[in-house]
Amino acid sequence: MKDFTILAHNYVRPEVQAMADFVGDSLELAQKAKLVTTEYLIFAGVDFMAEMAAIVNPSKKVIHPEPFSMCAMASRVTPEMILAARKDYPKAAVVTYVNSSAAVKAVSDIICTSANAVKVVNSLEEKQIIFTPDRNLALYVARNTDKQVIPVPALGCCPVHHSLTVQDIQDRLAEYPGAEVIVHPETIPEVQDVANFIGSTSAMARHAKTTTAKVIIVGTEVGMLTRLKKESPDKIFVAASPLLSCADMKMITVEKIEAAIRAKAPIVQVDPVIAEGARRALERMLAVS
Ligand code: CIZ
Ligand code: SF4
Repeated sequence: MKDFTILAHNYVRPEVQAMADFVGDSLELAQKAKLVTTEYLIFAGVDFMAEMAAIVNPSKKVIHPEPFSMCAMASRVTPEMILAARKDYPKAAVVTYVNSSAAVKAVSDIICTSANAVKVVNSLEEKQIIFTPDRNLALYVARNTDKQVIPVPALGCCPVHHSLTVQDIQDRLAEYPGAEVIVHPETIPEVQDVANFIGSTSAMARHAKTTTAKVIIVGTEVGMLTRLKKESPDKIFVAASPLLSCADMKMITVEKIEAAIRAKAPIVQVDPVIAEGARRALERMLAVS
């Protein structure tokens, strides 16, 4: 009997998505990870996601087939930066996007995803919010709340989503006149301004099933097109830019997964104290959702 379950993120290579037991965004994958019953869980995604799986299901061994697959946005923030921001804004709550290390989550008050960021921020008593690590998601939240949102670090971003320009969108619209534009809140505000729909990848997947648009320009990592095409085969999906490819996600290959299954390694280790702190902040989010 199979003693492993493969969970894959929406952004990994199509052939990796095809071999997975489940494909989803980081929240969907964390929820699935909790329910895994096999001894091993193979995580096809970047480091912080594998770490989250290990945190939510400590009874299982989580294998990350390529430990160098690290989220460039998550790597830019450290617990020290958050502790310094807390000194600068002693009355603020710290809301941390799920794209962050367990060590950063552990010094946060609450976690959020791109799907629930506004709801999480509005659920807090504090009027000031330190938001880490994505300034674009922070700005999106700021536009949808009365609270003061302070991005930490000031210039934190996902290099993939941040690279998308309004010109890219205009170029695609010139090729596909009348197409609908859907973008992730990790894109810059100017891009969000020209979109018909802004949402997380799971929200995009739901939206694509119900919209009347036939052609959809997709402003998120290109791996998402695999899932969208599979779930909504009647629609045409166009990448907003060919540059929207996350090199770290693409480091996860079929060969590395097969080698990791044979070796039953490398297993993700999280310091128990950090894991406990991160779990507390995560559970606070789940109580809000
Ligand atoms: O940009 C990412 O890595 C996203 C959107 C991850 C996720 O699934 O939340
Ligand atoms: Fe990180 Fe951006 Fe890659 Fe997502 S797409 S894993 S946020 S670098």
